[in-house]
Amino acid sequence: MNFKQAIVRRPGRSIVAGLSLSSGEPPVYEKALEQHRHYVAALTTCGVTVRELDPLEEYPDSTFVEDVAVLTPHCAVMTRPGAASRKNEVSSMAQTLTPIFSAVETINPPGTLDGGDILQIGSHFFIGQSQRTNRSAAQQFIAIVEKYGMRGSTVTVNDVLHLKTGVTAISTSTLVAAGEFIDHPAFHDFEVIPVGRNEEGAANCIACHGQIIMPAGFPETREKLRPFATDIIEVDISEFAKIDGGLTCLSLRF
Ligand code: CIR
Repeated sequence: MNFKQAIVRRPGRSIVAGLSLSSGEPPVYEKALEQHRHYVAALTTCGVTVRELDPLEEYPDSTFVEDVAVLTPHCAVMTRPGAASRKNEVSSMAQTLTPIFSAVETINPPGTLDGGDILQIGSHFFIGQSQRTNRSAAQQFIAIVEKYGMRGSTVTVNDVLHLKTGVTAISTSTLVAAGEFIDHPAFHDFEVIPVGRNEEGAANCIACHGQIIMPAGFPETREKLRPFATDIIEVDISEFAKIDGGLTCLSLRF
């Protein structure tokens, strides 16, 4: 929660062809770019140094940098995204991370894993087993983090794209959760702030130095989160939400 740096990638014009679970309108590129600027500004306001990478036009979903790596205090883990069109996003991010991290680990076939399925709380990693992240990758990931004295466990994801679509941590003891994760046994040791059915998009938040960055347009959840933050910063990410992206997906934080 007290990360100092973030890596983001500006969306390219190809974002209009990003993967989506629904068949609604595609994102509007200019609007996505503007929303991305506001996202970077929100992180900067929280005291985070943001490094912006150039768009990768050949990969429409490459603005969702969270999915291609998991950054831990001891190593970076390069993932193997579950969607075929996203697999080659990894090498470009590996070039960025290799000079920064002394240890860089990899997820190997037949494992597939999207960083959106990794919820890190202290030295524990909850790993969503989802449409994108399989059992082999979860086992590989647990073996990697255990090498560094950290731990991992799996959580089945049924109703949403990624684990963090439906649950994020705003402190080491408090989660914001929607739908299937509100009463989930995996999270019984935590205080869970439930997000109403009409505000499920609000479960994906970023806590940072006492402040909470949340998606705009969820007034009930905003009120519930108010006691947990010195300030709440709302960022409109409607264009990214059209292709199933949330706030956390848009950065790698460390
Ligand atoms: C995808 O389907 O891969 C992208 N359109 C959205 C990825 C969202 N990433 C995330 O939740 N970590």
